[in-house]
Amino acid sequence: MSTQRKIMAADVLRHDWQHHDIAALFDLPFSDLLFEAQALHRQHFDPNAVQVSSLLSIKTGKCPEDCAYCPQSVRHDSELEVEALMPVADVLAAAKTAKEKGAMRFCMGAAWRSPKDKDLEPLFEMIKGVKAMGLETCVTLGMLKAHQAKNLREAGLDYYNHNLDTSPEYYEEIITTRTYEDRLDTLAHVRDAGMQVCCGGIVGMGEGRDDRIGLLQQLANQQRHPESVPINLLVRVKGTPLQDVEALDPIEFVRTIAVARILMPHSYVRLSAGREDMSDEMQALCFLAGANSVFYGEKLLTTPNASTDRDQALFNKLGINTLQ
Ligand code: SAM
Ligand code: DTB
Ligand code: SF4
Repeated sequence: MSTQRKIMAADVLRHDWQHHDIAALFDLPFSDLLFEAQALHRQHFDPNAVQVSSLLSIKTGKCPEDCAYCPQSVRHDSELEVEALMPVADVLAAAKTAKEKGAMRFCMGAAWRSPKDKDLEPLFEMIKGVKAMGLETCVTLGMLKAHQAKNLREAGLDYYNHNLDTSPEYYEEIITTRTYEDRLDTLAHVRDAGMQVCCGGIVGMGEGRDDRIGLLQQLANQQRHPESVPINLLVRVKGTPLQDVEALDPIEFVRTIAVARILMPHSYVRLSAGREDMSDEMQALCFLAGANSVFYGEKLLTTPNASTDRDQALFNKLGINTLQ
């Protein structure tokens, strides 16, 4: 099948992508890949509109999992300031500030392997309070059981973020304390509960292109594509096992965004962690490649994000409007 035909097929939302199909997209000349991604992007989205989500770490550090990239793992010595679950009022105050600064969605993250039922009670209050401000709600709390996903949905939760992180093959190099299957199970509970799925991964962890292909293949072959697909560029945090991993070539990163756009043409593809170190030109290429969402605000969960002043200046220069 010609590349053009494959892309047309993607437009009817394929869920049967083969590794070699995706490899062929990655192999396209850069300009051809960007053109195809941008053309498809324009069929489904306003090319000058970007969705913005703000993040807050509501429970920081001391996580029992061993994710090699994460400063919040208890197994890494990352000089992190540990913080117990924040009081509901403080979370709502942060959400109010995020709303005033122009965020559309507020995403609350907790460094848990999986929450206990009683951990979720204050979360229900947070979700209700954030929603009452007119913000969309998202949380990322680790693995969920089916009834927990239903309870979160009943509290009004719009999105649950749970990433696959990398390919099934590279996964064991990165995390040993929970399986790929565990992650897929949580995603199924989130879907069954009727919530929207935010699911993506991290690149720049020393994986090969085959792993980037494998990650995107897993995402795009879900029964329904995740509505939101965060593509994180690893933030190399001192004290984590990945602190010295070789940086990913920026052009390869842009290719990854473009391929994600082509495979999941109706999804918001988020240019996620790692923007602080990206030039304006690299971010502009990512938007051209079909990224249409960012994390907005001075901080991600525990590491700095691009400043809001810099983002506003960049959006102005590029003629980008943020969605409200
Ligand atoms: N503990 C929960 C979990 O793992 O599902 C929720 C919080 S966890 C920090 C959310 C996501 O942040 C991870 O799945 C990972 O994709 C991303 N992340 C964590 N550390 C990162 C880093 N140093 N660079 C890029 N992304 C990172
Ligand atoms: C996602 O995919 N990236 C965000 C959000 N979902 C929760 C988290 C990025 C974390 C980067 C490292 C940190 O700040 O701790
Ligand atoms: Fe814990 Fe989530 Fe960090 Fe893994 S990514 S160590 S589960 S907080």
